[in-house]
Amino acid sequence: GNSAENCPFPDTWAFSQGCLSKRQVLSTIRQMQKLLSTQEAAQLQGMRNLKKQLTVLQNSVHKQILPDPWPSCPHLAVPMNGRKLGRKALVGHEVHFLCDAGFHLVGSETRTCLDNRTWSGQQPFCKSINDCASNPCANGGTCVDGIERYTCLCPSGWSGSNCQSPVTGLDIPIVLRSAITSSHLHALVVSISALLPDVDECQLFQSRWQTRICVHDCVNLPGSYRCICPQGYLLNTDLNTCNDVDECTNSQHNCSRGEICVNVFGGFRCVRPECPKPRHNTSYIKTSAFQCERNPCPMDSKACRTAANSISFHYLPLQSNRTVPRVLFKMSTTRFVGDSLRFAITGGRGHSTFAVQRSDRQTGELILTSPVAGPAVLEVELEMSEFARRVLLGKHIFRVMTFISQYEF
Ligand SMILES: [Ca+2]
Ligand SMILES: [Ca+2]
Repeated sequence: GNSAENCPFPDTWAFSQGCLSKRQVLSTIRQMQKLLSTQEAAQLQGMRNLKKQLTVLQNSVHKQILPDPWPSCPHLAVPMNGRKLGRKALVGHEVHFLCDAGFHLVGSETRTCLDNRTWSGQQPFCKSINDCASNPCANGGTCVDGIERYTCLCPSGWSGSNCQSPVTGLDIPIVLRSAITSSHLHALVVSISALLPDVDECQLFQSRWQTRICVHDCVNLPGSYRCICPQGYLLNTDLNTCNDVDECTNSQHNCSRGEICVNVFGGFRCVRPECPKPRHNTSYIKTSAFQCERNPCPMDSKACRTAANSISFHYLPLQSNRTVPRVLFKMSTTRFVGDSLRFAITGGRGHSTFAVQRSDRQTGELILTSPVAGPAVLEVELEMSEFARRVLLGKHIFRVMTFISQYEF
């Protein structure tokens, strides 16, 4: 209320404090303005301070580490060629590892997230299983390990997943064996070999009986091969088979005087056929190198009548394991005067492998009945008896000695 009527003086304003002059009013206004400015400045400063404090508070709130409600371990990688079971990496959880087929796990199968937020155990990896561990490649093949498989690198001449088969394209001897002679065989194998880098023909063909290129043994040569024969044999001109050396005819034997050289397969034997000693009025005389005849003796003596009229010696060379039955020897007489002949085995070592049979009226045969593996010597004594009206006219003894060689050739 600035009503002038309430104040008795001109140029005066009534206030709650009373009537004030114009000068006093102006002075009061200036003081109030000053006060407001001061308050405004103070408030502004206060606001700025408050803003600053809010910023500091805000920053401190941002920076403050709050306690982790879900403590966990670092991420674990999945192993190559394997799998990881379990996705959670929280403290107390487990993760399991597996490998794909063909691999095995090296390291920890299970890892646990520990309280210190690290994993237990070691990081596993999957290692390929060695498929070559069983040495599956035959014939010198090289094994290359793969995943759940292996590959054999075969040496020349072998094929198949395990190098178990000879190369079929070269398997010619078995196909042609029946159609070609052994001298052709050598030429054929050498000409096949000439088309290829050196082939070990011996390994390729000799190892199996059906495709053998050498009757005895084989030596590989660059671009070729050579058959070799054991001692006592010479390589035949067919370059495949072995021929026995006849030591007796070319004087390569060392038989002493009085001995007879008998050629056998792979060697020779020195024999000394001897007539029986005189006994009970009977005696023998040598009529040839292999034959003894009984001297005349009194026929009223039983010893004389039962003694053989002749004893002959026979030496037979034979290879090992010959097929049976096999006729080894035939006996007959040129001076047959009776009406029947009887043949029998009367002794000798190993005579169970022999049998005797009549082949015609005047001839008997000694037969080998089971195969014999050499080296061996078999002896058998045969008797041929001549009868007339069932009366014994005479006996002839055949002593047969069979020399069986070590080899089948
Ligand atoms: Ca060769
Ligand atoms: Ca010989």
